[in-house]
Amino acid sequence: MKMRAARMYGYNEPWRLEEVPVPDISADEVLVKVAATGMCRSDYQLIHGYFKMAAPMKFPAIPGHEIAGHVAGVGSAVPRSAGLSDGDLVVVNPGWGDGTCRQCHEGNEQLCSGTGSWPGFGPPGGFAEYVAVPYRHLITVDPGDQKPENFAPLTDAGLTPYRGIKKLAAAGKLGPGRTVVVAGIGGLGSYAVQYAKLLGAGATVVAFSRTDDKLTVARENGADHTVNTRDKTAEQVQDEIEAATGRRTVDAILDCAGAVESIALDFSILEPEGAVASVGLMGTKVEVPLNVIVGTELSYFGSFWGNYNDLTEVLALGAAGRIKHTITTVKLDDINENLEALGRGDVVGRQVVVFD
Ligand code: FEH
Ligand code: ZN
Repeated sequence: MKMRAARMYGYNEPWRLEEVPVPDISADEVLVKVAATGMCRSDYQLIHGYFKMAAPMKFPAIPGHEIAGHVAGVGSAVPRSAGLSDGDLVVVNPGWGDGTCRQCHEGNEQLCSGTGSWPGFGPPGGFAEYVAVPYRHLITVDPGDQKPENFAPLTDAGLTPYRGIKKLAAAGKLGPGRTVVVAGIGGLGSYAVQYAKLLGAGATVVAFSRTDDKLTVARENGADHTVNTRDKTAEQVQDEIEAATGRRTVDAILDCAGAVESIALDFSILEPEGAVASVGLMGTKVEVPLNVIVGTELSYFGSFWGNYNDLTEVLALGAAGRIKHTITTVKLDDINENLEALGRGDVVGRQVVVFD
């Protein structure tokens, strides 16, 4: 049997839309008929070689790492306890650890320091009508009244900021009288402001973006205040924060952009003992004055994607209708145009490829 797929043949080349064989599954795999796959800025960066070192690709490759679909075949060795049957709605948990290292044993398979991988960054991903997935990495979803396209982005855009906000909460940086900033309101940030409200224990939530349309989404999703940071100095940004909150500093920042400038801005507006959690990956380095970090005891958390348990929490919120989505559904045929739009930063919310 054949399927449609978007395949990458090399860096800096458009993806090719092709008819390729539906994958055979091995005994411990499940065949998933893909219903929806989210488009991430990482997909655009993948084309341009940003992940060449971390995840070298063998071509042709099928990208796509935010996958939801229906079970279409179950391998002979998949245990009954996995609870996977034909037709079930499933999402793909993207951290495919090898199960042997300390990170995997702690449950953080997305950080596997052995031979782990992520679908769409090596193993074939979801920009295809079918994908083969080791059964351990599937989670069944009771959809409630939600469509598959509302679950696909929860596996990264909805998961990554959730873990980041949890880190800030666990570090004691949120709560009443405190201010938390979500910097960058793209696919991740539009979910992040919601988690800042849900898990912030009363913290005031401020969204930063360089685009007014994205700040509108942030307000619709619960941000108390917004600041358009385009062409503004840290002082000017602080003037706006002071007008909104009565203080010139903030206590916690979830940086969903990850540009050198946004992280530098973050560190210049933090209260002593404040913290930044970085989830965005636009730049390649962090430039912060050391005396500020040491002298005011700031904390910096890297936070990467999310683990199985983080994802089950996000899916439960999603299935209960407690997460708002800003989604545009698109066709696989238009994937190259939509990748370009992602690269330009023109996309508000998440684009999700849907399959019939
Ligand atoms: C995936 C793989 C490598 C780097 C970044 C990503 C993100 O899309 C996950 O948040
Ligand atoms: Zn991603």
